[in-house]
Amino acid sequence: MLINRRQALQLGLAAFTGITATSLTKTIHSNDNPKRNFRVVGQSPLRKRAVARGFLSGAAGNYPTLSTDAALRNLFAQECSILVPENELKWDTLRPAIDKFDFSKGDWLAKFASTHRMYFRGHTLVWDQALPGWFKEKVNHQNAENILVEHITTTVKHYAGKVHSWDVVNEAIAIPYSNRPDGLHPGAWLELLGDGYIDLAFRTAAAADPKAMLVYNDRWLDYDTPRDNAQRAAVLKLLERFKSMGTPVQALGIQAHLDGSETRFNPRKLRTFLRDVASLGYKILITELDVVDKKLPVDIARRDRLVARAYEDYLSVVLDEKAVIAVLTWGLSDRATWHSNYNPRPDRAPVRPLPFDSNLKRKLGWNAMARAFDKAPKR
Ligand code: 9MR
Repeated sequence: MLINRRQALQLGLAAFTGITATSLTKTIHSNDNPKRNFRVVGQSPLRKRAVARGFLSGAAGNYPTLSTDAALRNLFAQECSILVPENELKWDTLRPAIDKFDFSKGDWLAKFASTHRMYFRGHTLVWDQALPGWFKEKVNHQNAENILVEHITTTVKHYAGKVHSWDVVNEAIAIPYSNRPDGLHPGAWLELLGDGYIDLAFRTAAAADPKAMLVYNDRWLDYDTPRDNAQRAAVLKLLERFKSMGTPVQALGIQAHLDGSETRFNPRKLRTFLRDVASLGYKILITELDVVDKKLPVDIARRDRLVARAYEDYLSVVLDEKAVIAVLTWGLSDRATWHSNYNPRPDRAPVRPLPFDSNLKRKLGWNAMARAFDKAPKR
């Protein structure tokens, strides 16, 4: 990456400037820089900027908001070249009963995507959360494998030819909750099927749609914290294991739920991780980007600046890696974001984690994304 020290400092990329870890922490702590420049050239939407650099830009959208909100729909059409259903392809939505599939909301979103020339992502076939109420009672050691294979086959075939990529397995590694050397999350699938469930899921998905890109998606890969460092190491090992076992996985999905108040951001470590993943032959997608503002000052100008800083610092490092082929935020506007329920602010002020505000106006975070996109090396 050809940047000089001053540019690196503006980006917060202290690792490129020879600044030590301790001073990095201090720098970023006191780093609400009111003078930081988030200027953007031109008005074109993220979708166009990304395409110009050879990657896709998009967001998660959900049926309740998109089906009822025309202005939000227009914004998605303008800004996104790829759409992912936030919840509609999860087990608890798709499978009202063990013997019943309901694709209606997913189909609505797939049609919305194709009408506006957006690629469509699938999320997610295997996850320990978002399981239906009947799951615990009806799924056991005897029938688990059949039910998993049936679920993946039916769902992936239903969308075959319409899907850019599938998050086949989501959040299989959870360092804080695991007492295994491989860091696997002690959830339902591991308990029912042992660690072979991951390989089985990918092989089943590949057989059902040989053309879709199959993605392993995970979280906590972003910061220089003991948890994230261990998570990156465990994910890398898993990706190596896929290679040695011939498991059909083509890409890593990095969720990137960032924290605007986290100071332990280490561009060098993140960059190295991305290079290591790419060297194994994987593509990379940023699948769920947003910035939690829970602990940031309530003042909107300061808050938005700190959120924007997180977006630009992160994306500048990530997009330097040419294996990164897509960036999706988890939602597009503060009008509809999971953080309102999951990470409310203690002062009850509305949260502002996304690039558009609740009136669908561009925020500094949008500028930050546009700047990082424009600077990205062309794929
Ligand atoms: O944003 C999603 C929220 O609306 C759902 O209630 C929740 C449970 O299904 O999932 C949220 O999305 C998660 C995603 O599927 C996987 N990574 C973490 C996301 C935020 O929790």
